Amino acid sequence: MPHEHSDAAFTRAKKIFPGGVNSPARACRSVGADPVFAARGEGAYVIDIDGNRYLDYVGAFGPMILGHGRAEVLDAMRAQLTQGLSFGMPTELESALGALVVQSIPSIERLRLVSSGTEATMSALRLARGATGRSKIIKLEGCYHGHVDNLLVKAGSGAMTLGQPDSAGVPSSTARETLVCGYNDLPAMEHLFEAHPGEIAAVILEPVVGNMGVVPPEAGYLQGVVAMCKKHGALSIFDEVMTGFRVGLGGAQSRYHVKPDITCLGKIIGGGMPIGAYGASSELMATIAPEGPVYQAGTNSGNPVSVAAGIATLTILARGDVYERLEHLGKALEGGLNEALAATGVPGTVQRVGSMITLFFTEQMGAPVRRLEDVPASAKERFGRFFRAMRERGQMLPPSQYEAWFISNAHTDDDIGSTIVAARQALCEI
Ligand code: KE4
Repeated sequence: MPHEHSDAAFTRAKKIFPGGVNSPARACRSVGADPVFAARGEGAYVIDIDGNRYLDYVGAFGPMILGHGRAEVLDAMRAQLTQGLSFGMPTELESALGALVVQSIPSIERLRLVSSGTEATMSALRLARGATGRSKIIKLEGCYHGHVDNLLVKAGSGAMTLGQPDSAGVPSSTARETLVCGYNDLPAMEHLFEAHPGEIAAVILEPVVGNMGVVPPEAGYLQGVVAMCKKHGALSIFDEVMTGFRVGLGGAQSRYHVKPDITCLGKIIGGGMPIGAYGASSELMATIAPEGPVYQAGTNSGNPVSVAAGIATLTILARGDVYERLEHLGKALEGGLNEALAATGVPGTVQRVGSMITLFFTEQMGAPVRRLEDVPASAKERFGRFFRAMRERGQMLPPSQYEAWFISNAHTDDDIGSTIVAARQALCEI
């Protein structure tokens, strides 16, 4: 595929932005490629500035569950544009979106809208610390919650020790407040609570991990985390920025019948526009200013155009047939990828929850990925070759082994079939 225009655009962008991008996830460094520049989206497809057309499994890393250019979403935004973009005053639109969230997400009685998932998780941490008077947080290796200082932390040597910064600029004094242990490992979490009695304000986790690639919770894990938090006087925070309205109308917490204390949302609830949210019981949310002592604010919080796009999106999702269709498409893709692995003899593991799916380049066929250490070091390079072979075949995957692929409601059975054919060829090639 020709990339001249993208290459020139990338050269120019690098003079303006670090890495030529406004988010490192788009830079394609981990897959040994240069990014292509998007020109426009059409349903399940994106077209780059060289005119190449790709079936899109990035979907803006989750928001585009209805595909690009869904008419009802654009119409809702157009209607709002003529009324005003932003006021610094409350609007009834915000209450309409908030009501849709409250009626869908079991743990949320009241919420606050913000402008990104990072703002949502950052605020949820402050809420938990304000409500409990404690300062330590437990996060899980491989979970990503946005670029919050407290959460850019990786496990110290041995997953039981105090966190170490995972980014320059995060002071060790901050990282020390974050404890890290492995996902799907309740005993490891229990150890942390026992080692720090009365100090831990909250556990934050992705109830289905999308940022390791797709890693589902093992049976009873989420219930175990919530119970452990209750036992130790800590709060459980489900980061459903990715899974909220993705793995079902009620998010992962409804799919797995478990209720956290606090839930973070983003991505889909903005329909492709900037948004985030965090919510909890009505009582817990009374801790938030101006009702309570935990301060949190934002110029663009509840932005009317973002909210209009979110309302249109959630209204369509609430009709229910979308999730059935996404499950059908996800099942077909999962089966086809497994057949391609078997037919080509390339070892790998496919893991899926609803319309979130990842092909892991494990070293034994079907070896389960339960936590970060289950992804072999060799996977990064092998996924990189697969990514490049697929992109050349018009299949746009998220540019990292550690991301989820997203199927949209605009994908068709034929689209899924084209991906399976391309995957088989790409696996042979690599
Ligand atoms: P944002 O601040 O990027 O809106 O949300 C942060 C965030 C929080 N929680 C979860 C579970 C998330 O997945 C994210 C952001 N996801 C990444 C991709 N896995 C966004 C892509 C990017 O950083 O450009």
